[in-house]
Amino acid sequence: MDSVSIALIYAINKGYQVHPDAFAFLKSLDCDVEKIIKTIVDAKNKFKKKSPILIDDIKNVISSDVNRTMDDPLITNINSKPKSDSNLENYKILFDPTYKIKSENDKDFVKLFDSRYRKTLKILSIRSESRQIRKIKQIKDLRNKSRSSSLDNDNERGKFVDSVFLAGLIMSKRNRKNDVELIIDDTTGSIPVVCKTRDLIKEASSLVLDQMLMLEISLSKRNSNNFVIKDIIFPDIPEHVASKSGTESYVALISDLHVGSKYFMEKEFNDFLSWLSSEDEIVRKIKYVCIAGDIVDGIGIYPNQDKELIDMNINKQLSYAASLLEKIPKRMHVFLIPGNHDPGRRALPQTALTNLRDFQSLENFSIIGNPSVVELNKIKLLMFHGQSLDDVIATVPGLSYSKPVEAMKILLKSRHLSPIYGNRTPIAPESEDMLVIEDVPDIFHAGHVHMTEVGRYKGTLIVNSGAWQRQTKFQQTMGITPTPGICILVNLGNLQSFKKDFN
Ligand code: D5M
Ligand code: FE
Ligand code: ZN
Repeated sequence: MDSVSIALIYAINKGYQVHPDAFAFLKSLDCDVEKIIKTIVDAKNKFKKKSPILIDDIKNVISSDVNRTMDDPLITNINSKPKSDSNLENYKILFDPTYKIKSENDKDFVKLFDSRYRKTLKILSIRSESRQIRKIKQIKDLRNKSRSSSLDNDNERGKFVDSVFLAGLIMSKRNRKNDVELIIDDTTGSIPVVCKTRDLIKEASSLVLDQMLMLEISLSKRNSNNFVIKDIIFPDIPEHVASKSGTESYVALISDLHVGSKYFMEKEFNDFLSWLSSEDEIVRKIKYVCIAGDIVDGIGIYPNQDKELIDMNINKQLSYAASLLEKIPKRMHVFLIPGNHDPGRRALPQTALTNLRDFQSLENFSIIGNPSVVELNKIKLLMFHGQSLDDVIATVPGLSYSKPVEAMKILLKSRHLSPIYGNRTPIAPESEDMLVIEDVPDIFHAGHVHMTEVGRYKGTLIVNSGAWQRQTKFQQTMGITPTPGICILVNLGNLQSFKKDFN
């Protein structure tokens, strides 16, 4: 018996059907299909799901295998696979956390922050200064040595190194009368450092807690126990040019439907759906739709939510959402991630909405986790619901809900989707930090703040796709005026974008 048949029998014995397309796909792969099927079955068992195994389940397992490289035969096979769906060869799911999430009973955050440190250090390592990074313990030893030796003489020291680099996470930030003090932590200890010049103090204002950064500190200038910062180096994304796909095809970006809420703009959303089925010149070029979370309004998400719900049953909310979404033409491929209102755990990263996976009519959907990275016609698109934007906007002076792009830039600069730990955005103690922005995205798509805005940063197109929910009472009291009922379209050929308003 061949390994695909063995895998099929394994799945059936465990109570899982394999969709015929998925079966054909498995046969086209040249790899350990038994292992893939076992991983899927284990995950489905964990989430108590009895839905059939689909092509996307297989792709998710393949793309989440960290040990794989791009030259791996598995990946090549996906691309070379002949398939009737013309979109299939043009998209890939590069990252989906769904099958990597395991922290259910864990409370230990040490591994998570260690992973954040290591992954970001790797990002920083492309900078030449990174070769001069010293561990905090080494720096402290150097200081202690210099205190007790003649090296403390500044002239003497000039012959030696004048400054040193360190890299670590910001444990605290304190604005004082004339300076800003940061406490930086690496795997060997923590150290207080200060920003004294006006430029550095300004730069420090956009730093958020728990983000990782590299600092150049002076060894000659020192006040009391604090080292003085000479330069702040963000992990940041490099200036880059997206690879052009050539063909003019579009992706439609939306988020925050909030189906089930009495503020859900059903008429406008149906107008959007009808437009997608029209013969409009642009519509004919739309190949993909990305939906960045808050599909339903959920239940018990905020106090007194019941008074603002039409539907008090989460399954009804979901099936109603699915009945709307299935109107998206089958020739378009849809990527859908969850948000903080959707069922499942609240902490990041979030697994794919398993309940929606059960809707067989959504066969043109990739229902994936939050955050996920997909590649559409060679364009890398990072999808994130955007929960952490609340924390960034609340922490960084000068930011506001009406300009989410500025907050999204801070996430790109810190190369992390939710750097601040312990505020409003819960983060799960995974042993791997899946919120580090490892791949430089060509498009960064988020929602959550219910405000549409588009911007650009170092070659990345930043999109916040607003909402399909009218202003809620709560937002009114918070002074948040959303801009709902708008879809953002992006031409994947040149990354030009425009808004389509359904109001
Ligand atoms: O979030 C929609 C918007 O409303 C988002 O900008 C945050 C804001 N919001 C929602 N809940 C709160 C609370 N509790 N405090 C402050 N601001 C909030 P959504 O995820 O759609 O509810
Ligand atoms: Fe929302
Ligand atoms: Zn939200």
